[in-house]
Amino acid sequence: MSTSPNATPEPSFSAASFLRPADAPDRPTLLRAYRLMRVASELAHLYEENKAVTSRYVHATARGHEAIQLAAAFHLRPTDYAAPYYRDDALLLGLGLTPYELMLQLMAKRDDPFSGGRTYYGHPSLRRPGFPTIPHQSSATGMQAIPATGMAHGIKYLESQGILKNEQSTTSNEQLEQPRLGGAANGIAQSSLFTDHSAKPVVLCSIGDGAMTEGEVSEALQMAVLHQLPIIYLVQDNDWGISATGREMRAMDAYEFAAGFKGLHRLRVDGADFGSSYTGLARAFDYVRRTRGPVLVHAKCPLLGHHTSGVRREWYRGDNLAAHTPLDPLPRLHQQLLNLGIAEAELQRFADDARALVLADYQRALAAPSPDPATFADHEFAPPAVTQETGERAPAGAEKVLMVDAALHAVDEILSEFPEALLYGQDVGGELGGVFREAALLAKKYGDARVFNTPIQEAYIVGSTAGMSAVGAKAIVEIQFADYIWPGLNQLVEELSKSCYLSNGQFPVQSLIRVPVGAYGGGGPYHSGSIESTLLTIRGIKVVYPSNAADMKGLLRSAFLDPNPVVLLEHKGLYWSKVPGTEDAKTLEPAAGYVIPLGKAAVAQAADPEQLRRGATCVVIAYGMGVHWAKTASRPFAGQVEILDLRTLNPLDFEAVEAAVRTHSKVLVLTEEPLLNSFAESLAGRIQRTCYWDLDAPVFTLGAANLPAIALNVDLERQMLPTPEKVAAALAELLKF
Ligand SMILES: Cc1ncc(C[n+]2csc(CCOP(=O)(O)OP(=O)(O)O)c2C)c(N)n1
Repeated sequence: MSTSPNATPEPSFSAASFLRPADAPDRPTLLRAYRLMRVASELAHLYEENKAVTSRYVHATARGHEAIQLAAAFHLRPTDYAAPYYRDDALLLGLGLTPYELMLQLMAKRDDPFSGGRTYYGHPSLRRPGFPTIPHQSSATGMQAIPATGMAHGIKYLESQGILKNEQSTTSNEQLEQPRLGGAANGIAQSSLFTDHSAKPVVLCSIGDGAMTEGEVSEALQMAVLHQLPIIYLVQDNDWGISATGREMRAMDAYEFAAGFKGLHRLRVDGADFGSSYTGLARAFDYVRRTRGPVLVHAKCPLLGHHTSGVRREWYRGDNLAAHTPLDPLPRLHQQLLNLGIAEAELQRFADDARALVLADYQRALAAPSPDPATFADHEFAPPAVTQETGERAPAGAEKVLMVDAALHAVDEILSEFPEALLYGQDVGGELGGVFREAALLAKKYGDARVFNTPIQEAYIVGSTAGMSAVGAKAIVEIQFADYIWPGLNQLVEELSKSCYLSNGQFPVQSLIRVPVGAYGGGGPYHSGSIESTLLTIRGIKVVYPSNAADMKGLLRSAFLDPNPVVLLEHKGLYWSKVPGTEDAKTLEPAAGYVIPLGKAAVAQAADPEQLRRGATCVVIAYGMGVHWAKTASRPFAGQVEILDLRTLNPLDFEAVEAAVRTHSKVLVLTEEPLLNSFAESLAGRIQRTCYWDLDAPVFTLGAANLPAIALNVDLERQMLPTPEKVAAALAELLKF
């Protein structure tokens, strides 16, 4: 085994851990690296020379990091998954993407293969034969660790069930790259590393030393060691954040930090030396492919470029740039190749070819078309799987079912039907099956690999589903109480919600997030909150809110089948129909396979046609518990009150809302949330605008008092929430108009 003098041996890597020795790069691999390093450096050079044009949109380059990035790319196979960091353009070149393709993204052009001009340079999303899969990831530093770990988690799960697809592909990106780079790779031979076809897929998560200090990274590492997941965390440590130095940001480097995660193998490499990087990563990939456990590779790199085109090095680097310059990986590799007997003239040819390629690609990219502005709204969502209500809602002989059990049965049927489905969250596994017993006995029935408890990590619970989805696992996850979704909200916003849109439709995230919500008599603060208005400000997710058992069953299944992220709000006060006035939440149980399309409201209570003819009716627009408050409240107004149950809040069935408002001309929008700046207020404003000429009264709204929490004492709780009595008072006033 040959090692670079710059590589520090990793103590936890014993020789016995490896069945075969790691490879050092052979001569063709060194030449290939040199050629691509030249291309990467020419790219950065060209961006600087033409910064008036190329900095129209912000970008960062790999300058200084090329050796470690190319080494990583050379070990990735088409069956692998990668989460590159935002300055990983050399890694993308190493995978076989062309400068032209990268520049299409730089200039936000229509044919940018990653996002169609929607997101920044160096933010790839790629599903292409012969390449590793690269799901969308956000620009939020460190947040990629959770979705990437979710990918490894999904792979491990699918492997455990024997249903992982494409495990045995034999085509390497290296084989496919040569024609793509127009013969520049002439004479480059196959690396022996690509001949082991029985190897399993690996996830590469690339990250910076600054990003490693984000809290969510710890959640990812915890899960990676707990479940021994097949992932490499590649930390490119240049000792800078933007302008903050390592000394200001951390008390230990990422390698030292990782020592606290038992079972995380660690490796230091000299990230500026291609040989050290290549050899180290060979060992890391080999370890993960064989053991299916995680590795952290700490690669020290110089930072030679700017932080980004927008934050220029001359503003903050001072003498530091001079200290980093001698570590430049390009002259280093150049010298190593000379030492190997490669002629200067040959190396110069590589440099000339790289320059010519980059210049030609730049001209082509400049001339490439821009996106059609008319396409700006494409790919908010992937098309839904369910567009019609199908199956039997009330089959002959059906028994009544509680809402909590309707959800349980729906999940049970999904798990039995879809081997790629799995369920996890806090306390949903094992004996308990959820703090509401909403997943009771599922772990027993389907095993701990499919139904399991997570640590108390809401960010992981939510964000991992993006990774699961990318590898073809279908996660149903639970947040224990709506009040605790906030640590998971970052992942929902940054990673899940934007993925479909920013990847130009390539990576919708299939994710079903169950969230028990609402007050039900003394649950107190932190266990009674409503969150829909916050969720509804997030575009790119769907929000479903059933009010009864039959809807729960039909909507839950549709939400699972939907290729987009869906948050399912489940009111705890309706789970058991124990709260007075919620008896109707218990319904006949629909048959297995029953589905209700998301975005379709339903009339929960019709008005009497005779009252309607006399103009004596109104409509209550409600959802969740509001439907039941409205039913109780409307008793004194026999036949005068229609109740429209929205069932899905996004997409909203505004057609049904408008139709109901036009029919009755008087409307109350009812919510359990504090009213101020709520979804209900927004909906009322929309109705006012579109139905103005049909209204016989101002649009009424009723919600909770504008307070930060639900108080524990039941009398205080009743005082702040809507009640049937308060709804009845509003109806009486409305009907008087
Ligand atoms: C969550 C988040 N906070 C802040 C930023 C702004 N930001 C962009 S890059 C960066 C520094 C990242 O440092 P590091 O991870 O060390 O990567 P490097 O730039 O050194 O390669 C920051 C703070 C961001 N993108 N995301």
